Amino acid sequence: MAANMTHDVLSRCLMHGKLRTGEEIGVRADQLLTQDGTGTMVFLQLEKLGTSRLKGRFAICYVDHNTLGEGPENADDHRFLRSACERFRLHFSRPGNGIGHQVHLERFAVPGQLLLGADSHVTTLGGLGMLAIGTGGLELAVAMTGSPHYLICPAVIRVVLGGQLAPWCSAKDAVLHIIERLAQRNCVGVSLEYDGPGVKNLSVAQRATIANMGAELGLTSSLFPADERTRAFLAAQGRARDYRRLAPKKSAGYDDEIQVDLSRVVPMVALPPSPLKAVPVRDVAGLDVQQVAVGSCTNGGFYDIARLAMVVRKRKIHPELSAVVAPASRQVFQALLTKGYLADLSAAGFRLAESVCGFCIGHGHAPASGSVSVRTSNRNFIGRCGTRDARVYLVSPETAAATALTGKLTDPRDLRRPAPRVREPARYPIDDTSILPPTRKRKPVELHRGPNIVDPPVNEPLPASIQAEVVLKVGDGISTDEILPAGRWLKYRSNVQRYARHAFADIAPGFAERALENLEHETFTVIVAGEGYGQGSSREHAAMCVRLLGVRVILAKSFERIHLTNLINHGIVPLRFLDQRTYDRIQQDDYLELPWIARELRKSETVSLRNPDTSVEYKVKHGLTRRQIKILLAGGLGNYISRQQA
Ligand code: MIC
Ligand code: SF4
Repeated sequence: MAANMTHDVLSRCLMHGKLRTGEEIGVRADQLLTQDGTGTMVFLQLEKLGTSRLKGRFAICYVDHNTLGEGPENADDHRFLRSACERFRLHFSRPGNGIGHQVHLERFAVPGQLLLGADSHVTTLGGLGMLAIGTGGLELAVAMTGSPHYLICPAVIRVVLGGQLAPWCSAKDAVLHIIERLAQRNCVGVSLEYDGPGVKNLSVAQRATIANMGAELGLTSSLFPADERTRAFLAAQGRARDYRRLAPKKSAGYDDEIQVDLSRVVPMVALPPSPLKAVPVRDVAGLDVQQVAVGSCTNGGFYDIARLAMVVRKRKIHPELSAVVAPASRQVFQALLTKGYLADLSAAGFRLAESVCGFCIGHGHAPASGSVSVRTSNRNFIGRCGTRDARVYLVSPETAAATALTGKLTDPRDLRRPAPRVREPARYPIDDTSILPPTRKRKPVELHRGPNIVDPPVNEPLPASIQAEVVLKVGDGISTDEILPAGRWLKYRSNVQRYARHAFADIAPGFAERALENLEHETFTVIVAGEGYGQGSSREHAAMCVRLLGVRVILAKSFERIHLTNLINHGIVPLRFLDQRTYDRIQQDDYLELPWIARELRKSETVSLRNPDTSVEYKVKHGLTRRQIKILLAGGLGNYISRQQA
């Protein structure tokens, strides 16, 4: 059996290990990407790793998350990032130039190459045939030094697409349909590869939307072939030379296969509070809506916003509703401007927002308390929009348009009008002046630090035994948005010590204070969780801040991929329940002893726990690789690397 496309790309980049599903491999990526929200930590950690500059690979930092500029912190971060890009020799995409994934799709993604990015939605680039994998910041910094990037070689599911999307149905509906089908399956360690006659019926932008939300399933990657449509897209970007055909071999092997008939896809919505709760719009149509927000790296492209504009053209949005649109990049903004679409949207009553993440991460445009917001973005976890008790519904731009007109969640087919037809420009407006390449400075560049930019904490090695209190017990699907909210605290991304105060602020206020109190009494903190702990964002702060508060162990039924690695890299031991009974028996406020944790990690598959008050003993498993155990014993990846260097 021949390798599938995913394994083909990985095998070309392989530095360590054997390319076998489920085994740990080390790879060298062709391109590296970070953004401002994760990037300040990437560079602070890179500085510690002692690297002088990146050599021979394309690397870029986008400023797209931290852009509101309420106080000097955001602008200080931008100045710091620019100096870091100069020092380590990366490209720098200025604030307002666009959301990284969109700009990368337009200007830099290359079919058949491997990209590593400190953001979970780099998977978007799979729409152009680039294998793109999200990582934590420290891991990206390590990859920047030239060391291999380690990951578990994914199992690959072939998604055979047939048919064509019906009028009013879109790529967002298709991916929500796929999510609905796969939501019950554990997709950690799994990649999707798209194939079949339906692929040619999707544009690169539509493929990118589908690849984008693969991140919500926790997939390692989502990959489309690169074909004539890819070639046309690259030509329209003035990048025809970057085109390489990418197609699976006839005899390619897969771990599983599913069939998706695009013509049967209907308008879909993900209900709060999880993108995995996808249902047809008609199941919940008629719900009163107070806000509509269109944009983000999922649905902020030219096609998406042009379709929105055509639906609302010469009409007005519902008077009781507020609507905002944020084109995903400056290029999209200009293309829409030239064709008059932004004028249509403004005339209809839409607020025009910057080409940044903005509302998608609760950085501006937070909805009213207890209200309903209908958005085209990809995540709707509790508090992510900036309002704890708002309910966010995720839809396509077409459904958002129909909803904006009626004030109620509306299936766009019920507008009873012909669906708009949009043609992508044959040539996009290309202007790379907001992407600054590193200049050839001879002297070393100083990192420009503002007062809110603080060195990350240094961790101690894992003690031989641990005494801890269960300060928090949660259920399934806790996301990194719930662990460390972004929104109005996003500006503390460069200051782990300050940011840590907001750990679990939306779902367990007072967590940080209690954990710190424990530390004063030399007691660590344990968190107990259900399935899929740490889904969503790649932000390593969800590990770093929690570690700083004294969390040394997390017991969960299962962990999401990127967060699991972040925990390990920052010295928190992820342990898994062997059965439901143990999860049920361990309660919040219990004290737990792990008397032989360091020895057991080295020598055994299981770890012992004991409740000193009841004398009840439990066993849990770790499921970690030898390398991961060594990192944990050292107290984290930074310590592990310095030991190796010593
Ligand atoms: C997200 O969509 O959750 C984010 C914000 O882009 C994150 C990165 C971050 O938290 O900085 C992600 O997807 O990794
Ligand atoms: Fe930005 Fe939202 Fe995309 Fe994350 S998902 S990169 S916050 S637009």
